[in-house]
Amino acid sequence: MPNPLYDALFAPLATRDTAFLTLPDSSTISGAAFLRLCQQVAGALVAAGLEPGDRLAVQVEKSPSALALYGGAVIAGVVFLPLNTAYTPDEVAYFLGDAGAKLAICDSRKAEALTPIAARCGSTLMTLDADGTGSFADAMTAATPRATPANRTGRDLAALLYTSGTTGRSKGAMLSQDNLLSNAVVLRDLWRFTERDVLLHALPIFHTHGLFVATNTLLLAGGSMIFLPRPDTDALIRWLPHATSLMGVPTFYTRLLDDPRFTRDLVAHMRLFISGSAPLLAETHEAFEARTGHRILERYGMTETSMNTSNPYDGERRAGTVGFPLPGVELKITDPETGETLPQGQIGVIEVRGPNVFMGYWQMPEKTAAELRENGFFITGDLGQIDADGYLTIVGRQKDLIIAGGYNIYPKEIELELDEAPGVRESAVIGVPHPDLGEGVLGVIVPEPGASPDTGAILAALGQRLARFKIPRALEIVDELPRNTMGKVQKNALRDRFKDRFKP
Ligand code: MCA
Ligand code: AMP
Repeated sequence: MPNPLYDALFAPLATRDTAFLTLPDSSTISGAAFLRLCQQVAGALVAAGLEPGDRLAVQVEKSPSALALYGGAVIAGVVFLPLNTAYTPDEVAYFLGDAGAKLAICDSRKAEALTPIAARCGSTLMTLDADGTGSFADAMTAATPRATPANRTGRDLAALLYTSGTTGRSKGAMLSQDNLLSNAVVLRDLWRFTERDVLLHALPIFHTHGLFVATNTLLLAGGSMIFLPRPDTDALIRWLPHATSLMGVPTFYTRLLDDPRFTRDLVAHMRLFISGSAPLLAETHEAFEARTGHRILERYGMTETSMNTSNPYDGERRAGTVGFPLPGVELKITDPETGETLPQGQIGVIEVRGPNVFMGYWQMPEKTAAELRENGFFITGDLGQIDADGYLTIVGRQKDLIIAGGYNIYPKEIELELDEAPGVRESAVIGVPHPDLGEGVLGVIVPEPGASPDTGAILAALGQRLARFKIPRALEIVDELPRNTMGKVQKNALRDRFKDRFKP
């Protein structure tokens, strides 16, 4: 039965007895063994009563079994919904409820907190730990492996990935099999991935970057991955000599450059370094080339669209730009007010259309209509400019968004919490330059008259509710927030005032 994503990415593993994954202890998992793991997952999903189109929510540490959950979901035709391991139970509750997840799989140490939440959302809860144990692992052993993939078309949903929203509520981006597969085909060809490639994989696997850009592309190319649980610089340096390529967020590259062991000799054999998810500073690009002789290839994408643009493989990889639209992707710069296409060279909103563009937000027709035009163009909310040679530069964001270490953080979500804190009249959350993460989250609060808010207690309370990466690295107390004549908080003025807050 057809299942395009399975047929292209997973079926070829059946005859592969060479390594697909190399683990930190140097052990390997062959392609065929990984496929068997995926088939066991699929068997357990079917045994748990999941049918094609049902949602599987997953919040587990990175491991081969965790990756096999994705493969098993594809085989079973189940919609894969990966969640950041940093999310608190409160945050997970929203995703389970909104997606109507039939099954949720979490690490055993989170099971106690998630049990009542899953029950409330009508989801069955099972566990899977990074060492491959847990109630779902037991179910995998007990079930009959499912080798025949569920019948799916390219238009069927493969994944539901949540992105935060400027108004606080996260939106589930519906990604079809075709969305994922078309992007993998383009990236394999453009970046020249082949079966000889060994990708050093140190990204999390709950986002597009580590899950689809990295894994799908390598699966399609027939390559292998050194699969590290964390982006630890020591481990990167230990494993780089065994890799041909690395995909990372800019923090990977700045951390490597800070380490004297990261030398030209260490990476002389490497074929490709790719960066994305957050802006790579031109100075990092240049320092990297000076140190290693390699020019990092920067690309640009989003959860809703997977990858949109890339610097060229052969031509000039231009620092500070994200290159050209990918083959099959149309890109235009429009006027934010009128939606009209702007002349080349002008700054406007980046809009994209192509087989990579998602099918809309899960059960949010209004939000879908506001961002995905009827003619198929998706309004990214990023501001860009195309130079005379066709290179796109991202010059800013229309959306109020902070990107720290490649994670998106929506200030509104944190402001809503801060505004409720004792002694706080109002707040503004901004991103300011951070030497390690690119941007660091800074909270600015105005106290109630006569109050002296306890910033330590406020941050501790926030930590109970929001993932740690969203928690401001510091809180500043001010008498009032700068506002324009319309009464809108001028975040630019705040960003300027506190721009050196995280300077070393
Ligand atoms: C960890 N912390 C962070 C972040 N990561 N704080 C802000 N932003 C972050 N990104 C906090 C932890 O909560 C902890 O706080 C402290 O920093 C140290 O955490 P640790 O786990 O040691 O950090 P790390 O393992 O060194 O990770 C930093 C990292 C990581 C390498 C930047 O966040 C990372 O791998 N980022 C990649 C994210 C990614 O894949 N993004 C793609 C999404 P405390 O000390 O208080 O406990 S975007 C996407 O998919 C689109 C489509 C695209 O274009 O790619
Ligand atoms: P996400 O919602 O996590 O998929 O994040 C997508 C956002 O990350 C985009 O809308 C951009 O703002 C940003 N982004 C991704 N790649 C780059 C890049 N190379 N340079 C600048 N911003 C990027």
